[in-house]
Amino acid sequence: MRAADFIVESLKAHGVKRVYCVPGESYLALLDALHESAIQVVICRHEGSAGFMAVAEAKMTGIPGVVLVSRGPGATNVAIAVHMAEQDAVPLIVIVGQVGRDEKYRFVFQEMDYGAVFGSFSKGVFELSDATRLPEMLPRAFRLASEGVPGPVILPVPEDMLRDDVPNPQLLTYPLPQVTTAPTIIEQLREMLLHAERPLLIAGSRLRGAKGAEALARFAAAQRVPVAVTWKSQDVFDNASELYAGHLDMGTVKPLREELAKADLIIAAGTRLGDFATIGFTLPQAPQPKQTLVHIYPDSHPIGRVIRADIGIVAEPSDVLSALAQNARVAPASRERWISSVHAACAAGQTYASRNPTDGVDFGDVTVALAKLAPANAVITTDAGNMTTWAHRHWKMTPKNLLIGGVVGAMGNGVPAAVAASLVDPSRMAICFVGDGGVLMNGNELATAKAFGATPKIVISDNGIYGTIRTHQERHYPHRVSGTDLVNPDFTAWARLFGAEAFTLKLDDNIEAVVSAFLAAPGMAVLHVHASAWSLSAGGTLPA
Ligand SMILES: Cc1ncc(C[n+]2csc(CCOP(=O)(O)OP(=O)(O)O)c2C)c(N)n1
Repeated sequence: MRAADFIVESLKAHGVKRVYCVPGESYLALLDALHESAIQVVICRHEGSAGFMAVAEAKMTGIPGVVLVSRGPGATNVAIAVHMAEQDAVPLIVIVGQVGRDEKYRFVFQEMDYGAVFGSFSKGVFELSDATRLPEMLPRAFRLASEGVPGPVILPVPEDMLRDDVPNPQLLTYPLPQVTTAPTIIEQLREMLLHAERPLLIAGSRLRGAKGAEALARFAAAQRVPVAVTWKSQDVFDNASELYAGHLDMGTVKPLREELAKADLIIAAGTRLGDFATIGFTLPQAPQPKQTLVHIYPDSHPIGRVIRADIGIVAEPSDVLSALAQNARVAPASRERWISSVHAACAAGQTYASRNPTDGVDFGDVTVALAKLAPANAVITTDAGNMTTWAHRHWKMTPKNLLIGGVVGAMGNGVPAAVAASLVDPSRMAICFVGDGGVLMNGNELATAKAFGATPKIVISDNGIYGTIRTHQERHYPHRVSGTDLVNPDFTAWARLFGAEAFTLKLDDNIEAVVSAFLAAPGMAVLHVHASAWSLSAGGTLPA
């Protein structure tokens, strides 16, 4: 079998339904092999977007996302998504064209050393220079991307190798190693929970999906434990529950932070306990927490790496939580007081009041209207920026939703992620939050949406500034605006040029009426919000 055909067959065997690409002359044989394949080839307008789409697909399905890019410039363009896959712990396979083996090391057109380029922010770089070893190397790449802390694996393919013969085209997949927990540890945790007065569960992205979210909900209800969710993992637990203890990020409000810090037992499940998830390594505190810490993750590397755990458990957190949901014993009476004080602190932070700005629409009002009117199973994608802060505080998400953000904080993710979400599951509405900065980074993927029949709903906060950076700037260098002002095109007209139905929201318009019409649009739609810059973020106004 031709190597290119074998690669396509192997992708199919690993459950890949779609690949995202910008074509390159360096992997024409692979495009040829995809010609009559059942795998959909989504042709994108920038490799960064193609990578973001593949990451979004992996977040939705749990199967590694696949992106195909050309050598040199194509490879450097996709780097932003490789970095995202690493920081967000998402399995990603990047197939990169490589110069022919006969020309290697001559510094020829677009030649690069991909091991050196991607070595520091990927799980592995396997240059597939020998077609006879493809049956071994492709399953290894999928295994490496998925096992432990998932992440990106880079596969450079020399263009001449793609035309070689695979003499023994055995299609294999690797089973992932099982990680299980000894029953004695479960019993020990049950005892700890029974005696804890103020336990707190910190739930991370590993609990995303039906299995994890159900185990978490059953655990919290049976053991009567409040659940805080990590940065961008708001969809793993019902935000309206009396047991919801808020979203942990740098903007978590002080009264809630102070309340959560009173916990006497923290169980961190499915999170790597990074800086945002721990509010800057304060909860639990690095290097030595003030509480007893139990850390559960299916890989030992994040456990105790920065924050010392009393008990580290290498296991699938959903399995441990399911086990703990059974035979739960009645919690101490003081537990209910803890639940209500955490709930009160969390609910206070979720209360929304419009600031009634005069320089544009309060983007908080728009977010609250979207949360009220959107379908209960909406997929929500976020770009990086202040415009997401209202959704984190005031959109009461549930596990019926799916939040595709990026803990890496990469601008440009929102639009491509919404396009991919709409392609992966057209029955669900994909709503994207993006600023006037981020939308012109990768918003051109509306052309891809149009071409492939995706119907994302894009909400643009047009406040004329790189708002997040202005926030930091005003704090550190007040009244010295430098590098953060924007002059924008008319986004309503821009959206229409891509074939989107466009809606405009200006000061004094009826927000709910316009949001309803926007959500009711049958196809791809853009809501252009002339947003207030004064109402800078959910955290405060620009002068404040
Ligand atoms: C690719 C990339 N470049 C730069 C940054 C730094 N950065 C973070 S937020 C931000 C401003 C975002 O502005 P905008 O999209 O207008 O959203 P706003 O914060 O105003 O809501 C910038 C420049 C980043 N996170 N990612």
